[in-house]
Amino acid sequence: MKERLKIAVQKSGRLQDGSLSVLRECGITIDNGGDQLIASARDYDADFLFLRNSDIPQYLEDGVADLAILGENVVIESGKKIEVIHKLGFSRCRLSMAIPRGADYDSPAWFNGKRIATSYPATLQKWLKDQGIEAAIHEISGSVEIAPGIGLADAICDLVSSGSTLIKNGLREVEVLLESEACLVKGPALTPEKEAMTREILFRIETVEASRNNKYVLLNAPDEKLEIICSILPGIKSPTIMPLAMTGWSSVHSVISDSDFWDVIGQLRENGAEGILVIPIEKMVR
Ligand code: PRT
Repeated sequence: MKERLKIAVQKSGRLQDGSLSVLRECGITIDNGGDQLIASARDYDADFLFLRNSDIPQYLEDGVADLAILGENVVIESGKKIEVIHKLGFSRCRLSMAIPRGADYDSPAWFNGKRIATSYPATLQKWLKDQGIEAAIHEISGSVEIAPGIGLADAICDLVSSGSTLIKNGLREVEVLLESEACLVKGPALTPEKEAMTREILFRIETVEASRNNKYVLLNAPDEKLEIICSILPGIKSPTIMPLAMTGWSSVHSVISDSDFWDVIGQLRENGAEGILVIPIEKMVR
């Protein structure tokens, strides 16, 4: 009998929508969101476990779940034997030190002898040790940013994305301990069959990302400009060139990456390309 992959996803919170949407784009779907604790995928040999983010590393290490989508910050803080196998590019944030806005700050030595509130004691402890700083860590599970205002701590170590929570609470960010984003994570002891299923999911994720990050381009060019235009548009292997009905002109088809899209379009126009069409790619298998 075929094994079923167990994929842990956050039960509710910032990561849930993004996680379900990545899996959906890879053809792994469930009928309803995280209303249940466990749900079977409709079109893949997998079950979804809906769990609290902070519990997932333990379930992965124990083999209750095989794969999960988690913030890198949680993976690092957990210290569990679990492996980040792919960064997914959403839920980006950073774990930072923040202090009252009016305090003078010149270096991490400022934190010597201070009380620091955080939900990330292990990551903070390591950073303090690396910096040679002695400070008292107050572990709290939520609303860390209010700790200095109510006299519980002198500073905080917390996640920041837009920075508006810090501003609202009269704090300013002074050090970044780590940058984080959602990741695909696997447990330490997958069977060969589950390793193969994991490789298949990774392949699907990379295919979806490649299509999202690239565009299909069609243009017309005078034949004498084809060499230069092909050098601007290398494509996956090389561009396709087809003659137009009008003599002396050809149609060139290729793929360009989103990151240098405007630069490439500018160069194409300067070199005589006309009638440039840019089309989104549904799926791209390299
Ligand atoms: O309850 P559970 O165990 O499932 O987890 P949780 O309470 O940690 O979940 P959740 O949904 O709050 O966060 C899930 C993951 O989202 C985190 O582990 C991060 O990887 C990621 N993430 C991305 C964030 C943020 N951005 C974020 N801004 N997690 C929390 N925040 C909080 C931060 O703690 C602070 O209170 O948002 C506030 C700051 O936001 P800005 O935009 O004002 O800077």
